[in-house]
Amino acid sequence: PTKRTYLGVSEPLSTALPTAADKASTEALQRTVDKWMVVTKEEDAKRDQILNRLEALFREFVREICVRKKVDEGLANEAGGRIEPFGSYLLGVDDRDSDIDVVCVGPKFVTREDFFTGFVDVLNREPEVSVVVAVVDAFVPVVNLVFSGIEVDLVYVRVLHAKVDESLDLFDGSLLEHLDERCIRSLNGLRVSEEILSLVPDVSTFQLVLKYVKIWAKRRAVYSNIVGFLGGVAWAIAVARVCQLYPNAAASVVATKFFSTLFNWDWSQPLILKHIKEHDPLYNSYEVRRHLMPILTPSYPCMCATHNVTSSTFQTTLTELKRALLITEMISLGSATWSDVLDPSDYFEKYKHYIQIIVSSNSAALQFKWSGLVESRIRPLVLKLEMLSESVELVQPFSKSIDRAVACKTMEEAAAACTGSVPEMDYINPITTIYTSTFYIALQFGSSSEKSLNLSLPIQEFVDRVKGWDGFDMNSMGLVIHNLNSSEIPQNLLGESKSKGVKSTAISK
Ligand code: 3AT
Ligand code: MN
Ligand code: MN
Repeated sequence: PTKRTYLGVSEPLSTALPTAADKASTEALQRTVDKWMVVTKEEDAKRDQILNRLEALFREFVREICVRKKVDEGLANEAGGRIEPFGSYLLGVDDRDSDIDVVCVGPKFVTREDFFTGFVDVLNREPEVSVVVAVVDAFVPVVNLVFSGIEVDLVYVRVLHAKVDESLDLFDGSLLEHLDERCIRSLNGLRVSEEILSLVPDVSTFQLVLKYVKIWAKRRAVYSNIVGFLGGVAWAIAVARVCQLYPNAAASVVATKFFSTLFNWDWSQPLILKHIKEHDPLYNSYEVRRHLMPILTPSYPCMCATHNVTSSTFQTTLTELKRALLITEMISLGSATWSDVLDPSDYFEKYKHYIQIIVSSNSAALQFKWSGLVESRIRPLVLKLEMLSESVELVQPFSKSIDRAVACKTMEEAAAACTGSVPEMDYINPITTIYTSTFYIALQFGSSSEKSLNLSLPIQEFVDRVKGWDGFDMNSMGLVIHNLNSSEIPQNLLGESKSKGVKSTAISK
């Protein structure tokens, strides 16, 4: 047997080196990315400051817990604590609307309970922190916060060491043996990010292509794990796999191959970056085959990063991949540019029927929690609508909410703002500000039965479900749902997307 010299689960498809034309096209690609993903030195510095401050707060918290638990003073002072960023920050592809994902590693003295109560209190006292939400019962428990205006996701890992400092190896396999299941899952994000970087042949090519793919997926409204599209980690793994298949290629070639590889992928086979270990729960599992578009994370235990994809979001993602694939082919011929692929989505012009969900409240902090809760229920609603009738062909959620802060001078204006109206004037001294987040779900019907189809049952179930949330308060939070036809879509959502390129409605696989 010959020595394996490639990364991934199969031989590369091509080991060709870049031509002069590939290099020139890569420079054009870089310029396009620089135009759309502007990250300034100030913003980078702000992110670093947030991480430094979090580290200081966390280490101080660890020490206090030790003291409270009467741990010997010497040990308490040495207990330490670590803050490790992962996700897009670690991959080097974060932009202005990325959050910062952070794992906090604490010593044996600090339990998960201590973290999710005590550290949450510490964060609540921090002046720069505007919102703190602890989601303790999630698969991966997390604290969501907004620190100096930037969203931060914190997860907690408690190791069985008395001292947590730089010498602790978080990638040591035996470390996992002594961890709580939730801690293993919480450490997984960091391990996945590190492993992705170690599994690509050229990190800077990977980063450039992934940045481009992220901009594209956001502009085309197919980026969002929560509502059912691929999220940051799934797009990252997909790009990494294409990098493995073309290890020497320039970024321009990898970007072009990305769209064709993903579009033509045989999804009865999962997309993976390395072989799954035999003792991994996902090895040989039917679980994987149940997914429509399986993209698995590389680190043990493997997870399906595309668990949330539904038949509609799968179809929409394929339609967008096909559109991008056709335009990138034109780039190779010199008849299109990298920017053409990024033309905004025609989501608001494409369908005849939309469900508009307006979530409102009277403070930014409340709105963060309330709209987050509603957003997490969009995907279950999409699934219900998909199953409603044979005549429902596609249920496409818009990938993100449209957020507004509306200054109001009267209570009437405030009430109107909750139903989506915006006052003409921008008041200097409003009596109140109403925060709204509006979600859209587009529906496409096959036959003529659309008139008779009754959407009200799944919608009513959705309303009952979100209003049944224990944090719901009818005096400060609103929820209004409208059925809109295409002529009723707010003007400001139209327009920008008069696309030149290939029209996506014309394409199907
Ligand atoms: P953004 O730039 O923040 O959008 P990201 O790569 O940082 O992209 P997320 O913040 O959504 O992505 O996720 C950060 C990490 O959280 C990545 C992964 O370790 C974990 N994670 C998030 N979603 C999933 C998922 N669906 N499956 C497995 N792990 C996930
Ligand atoms: Mn992130
Ligand atoms: Mn995150």
